[in-house]
Amino acid sequence: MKKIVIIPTYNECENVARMTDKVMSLAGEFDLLYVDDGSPDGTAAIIREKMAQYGSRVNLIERSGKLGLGTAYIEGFKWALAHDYDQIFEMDCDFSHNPDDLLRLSARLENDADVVIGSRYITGMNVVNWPLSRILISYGASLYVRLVTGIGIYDSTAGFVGYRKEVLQAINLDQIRMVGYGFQIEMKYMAKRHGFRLREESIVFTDRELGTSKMSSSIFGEAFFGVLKLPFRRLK
Ligand SMILES: Nc1nc2c(ncn2[C@@H]2O[C@H](COP(=O)(O)OP(=O)(O)O)[C@@H](O)[C@H]2O)c(=O)[nH]1
Ligand SMILES: [Mg+2]
Repeated sequence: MKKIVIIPTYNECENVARMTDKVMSLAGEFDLLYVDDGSPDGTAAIIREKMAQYGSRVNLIERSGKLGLGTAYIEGFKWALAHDYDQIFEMDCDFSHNPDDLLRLSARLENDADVVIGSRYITGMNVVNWPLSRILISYGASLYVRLVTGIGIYDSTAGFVGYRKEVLQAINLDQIRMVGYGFQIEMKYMAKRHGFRLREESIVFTDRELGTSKMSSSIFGEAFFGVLKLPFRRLK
C-alpha cells in the first residue's frame, strides 16, 4: 500500500521544513509531494534541502507562478497516479490540519471509504482560532452545497481529504474547473456522482499560527456560482 500526501505551497517558508519532518516521522509511511508555485519567499529551496535529507520520499513539482490551489492538486494527482500510489491525500502546509490525523483517514480508506473527508462539522463546529464570522461563512457554504447538490456531506469545502486511487482514475481531472474552495466541492461532488463512498472523519481544525492565508474573496464567488452548475455536469 503506497501512500502520498500532496501539499500545495505558496509562501510557506515558516512551515514547510517542520511539516516535512512531521510527515516523515509518522508511522504508516506517507510520502510527500509539494506543488510550489514559485513562492517568492524561497519555500522551494527549503523543500530541496529536505529532498536531500529524505531522498525519494519527498518530491517537488515547481510551477512558474501562482496558478491556484485547484490546478496544483490536479497536477499532483496525475503525478501520484503515474507513480502508482494507492492512497492519495490533500493537506494544507499550515498545520491547520493535524498530520497525525492522516493515520485515521488512511484507516478509513482501508475500511469503509473511497473518499475520506477530515470534517470540521459532523460533531458541531470543530474550528479553533477562526473569527466567528469565518466559521459561519464556512459552515453556511457547506449547508448551501448540501441543499443545492444533495451531496450528503457536512464539510464540503474541506481541504483535508484522502482518495483511493480508483476515484482519481475515474474522475476526468481535465474537466475539473474550479480552483479555490470550489475545487474541493467539485472533487467531492464528482466522486459522489461516480458512485464512490464518501465518509467524514471528525477532525479539529486550528487556524494557522505562521504565515498568512492565500485565499481571497474572488474564490468565494467562483464557488457560489460554480455549485449551481454542478448538477448539470456530465460524468466524462
Ligand atoms: N501551489 C499553490 N499553493 C497554494 C495556492 N494558494 C494556496 N496555496 C496553498 O494551499 C494551502 C491552503 O491555502 P491557505 O492559505 O492555507 O488557505 P486557508 O487555509 O483556506 O486560509 C496552503 O498550503 C497554501 O500554501 C496557489 O495558488 N498555488
Ligand atoms: Mg490553510
